[in-house]
Amino acid sequence: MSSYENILVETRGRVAIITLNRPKALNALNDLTMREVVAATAELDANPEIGCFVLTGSEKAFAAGADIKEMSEKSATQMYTLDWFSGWDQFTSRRTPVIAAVNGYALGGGCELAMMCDFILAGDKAKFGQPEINLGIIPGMGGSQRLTRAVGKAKAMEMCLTGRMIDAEEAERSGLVARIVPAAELLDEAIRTAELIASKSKVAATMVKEVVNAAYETNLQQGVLYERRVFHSAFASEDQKEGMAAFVEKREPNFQHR
Ligand code: CO8
Repeated sequence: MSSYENILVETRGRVAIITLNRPKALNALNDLTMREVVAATAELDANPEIGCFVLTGSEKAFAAGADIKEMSEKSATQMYTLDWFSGWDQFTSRRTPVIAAVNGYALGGGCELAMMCDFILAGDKAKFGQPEINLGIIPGMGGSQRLTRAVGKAKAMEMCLTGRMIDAEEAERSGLVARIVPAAELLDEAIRTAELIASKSKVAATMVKEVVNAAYETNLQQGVLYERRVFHSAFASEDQKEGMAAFVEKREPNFQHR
């Protein structure tokens, strides 16, 4: 695994832990951090021995947004020609499941990055917000779209218009996070959850990710049909044979992830 400046990457068995590590800037997401997360996850995604990622930050901040200092002097033309931050699209196309383990602030691009993951586990002191309006801008890494799908129009509109932060309780109540865990236990719990996911068939886990994500992009009829077709194709995998044989034989399955 390559070495990086703004992130730490560790593998534990079938789980990869990617930690945003710019403590002096509360993990603000600059261009280099994006490129490092994109590169590290590309390498890990291609590794069949890895079954789940955990993306996390520090106790104080998952990420306090895109790097305001780096962006502040950019012109619209520079943003456009560089297609600023479009690299994050590559992160969202990873096929390995990704859990965001969020302690502390997940603001602006930080909240948007957490929402790009497959689900969020929140520490009980986590805070989520889209405060871009305070800077005279708007969310630009998908926040207006993913937040609206996650929490509905009323709360997304209120959060983006006022910049109000919500705490972990409100985030769970609104459907933004899957579960709240005491802050000190968050990373261990995220890793345990990732180990559980990684112990399943990676073929089936990849399919789950694909069909649940399709629910965002298709109508119900097309989505149900798509799910059925992918379900049918699951029967082409060795893991389907093994999983069902193990059930019938009353033993634990031994998935080979193919
Ligand atoms: N960018 C750059 N530096 C940051 C950021 C940031 N987003 N957030 C914090 N920092 C830096 C601070 O400048 C400070 O540095 P220094 O010590 O050199 O002054 C250091 O981190 C510590 O921060 P604070 O002293 O402010 O810490 P506090 O505990 O007092 O406050 C807060 C914590 C409330 C999180 C506060 O830092 C804050 O409000 N941060 C900014 C939050 C914000 O506005 N985020 C949205 C940014 S815009 C964005 O994300 C747009 C995404 C879309 C981009 C799409 C491009 C196409």
